[in-house]
Amino acid sequence: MNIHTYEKAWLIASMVLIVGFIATITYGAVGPGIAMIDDDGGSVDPSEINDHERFGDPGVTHVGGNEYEVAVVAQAWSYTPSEIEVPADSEVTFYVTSRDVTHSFTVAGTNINTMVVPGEVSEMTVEFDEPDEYGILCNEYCGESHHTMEGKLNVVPEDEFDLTELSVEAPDEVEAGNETTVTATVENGMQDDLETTATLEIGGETYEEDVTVPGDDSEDVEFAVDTADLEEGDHDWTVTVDDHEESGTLTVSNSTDGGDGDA
Ligand SMILES: [Cu+2]
Repeated sequence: MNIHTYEKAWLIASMVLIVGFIATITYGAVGPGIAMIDDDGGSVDPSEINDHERFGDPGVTHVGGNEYEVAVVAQAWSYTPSEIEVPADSEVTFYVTSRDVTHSFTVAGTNINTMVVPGEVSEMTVEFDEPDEYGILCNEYCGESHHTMEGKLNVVPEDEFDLTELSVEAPDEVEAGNETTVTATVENGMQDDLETTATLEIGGETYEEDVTVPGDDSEDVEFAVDTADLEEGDHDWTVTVDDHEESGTLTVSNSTDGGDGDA
């Protein structure tokens, strides 16, 4: 059979197109890491989320090196946590589950886009190279306020990121002539040791203590405050650890007025 040259050319061209289409669709389906939700990430009983090891206290955890884990709970109509902060140049694995109905966890401008099904844990690992800000939204219709369901993902420069938490316990009042203690608790959420300095400023006095907090642990720093250095009345205090600050007021009361603070 004799096929005309032009007809042959068109036949070949249409074959090339068909192969091209199939290749494009195949790449689109498997290339960018698209997968169905399965039980890879495990399952979790939605009624027991609050007691769950990972989802009871959702948020960012340091795994080691530049690896982090982020646990997120979706519910009508919000995400917990609603603001997520991770450092640039990191590898982040998200674990997302739902407390109630089916939602989605979609980070606009990235290929993070997963359905979030109650009972199932959606897991995905993403690398963030540069600092940036992304919006998180739900694109699975989940009820009347579906459109308000949103969150934020901030990728911050590495040197601005830390998982340190500071809390301070200090008395409201101390009698003149007595000593008192201000306790700063420094929590280190990273796996590496944290070497830092805790500073207490009160009544023009500055107390400094160096502290080393082991990875994934916390350490108490105690400042002994002597009222011999403080006049009667209210004294604002500030405890600082790196970029973290807590403040309050300590009243030094006259020991003869029963210590009710209105010296
Ligand atoms: Cu939703």
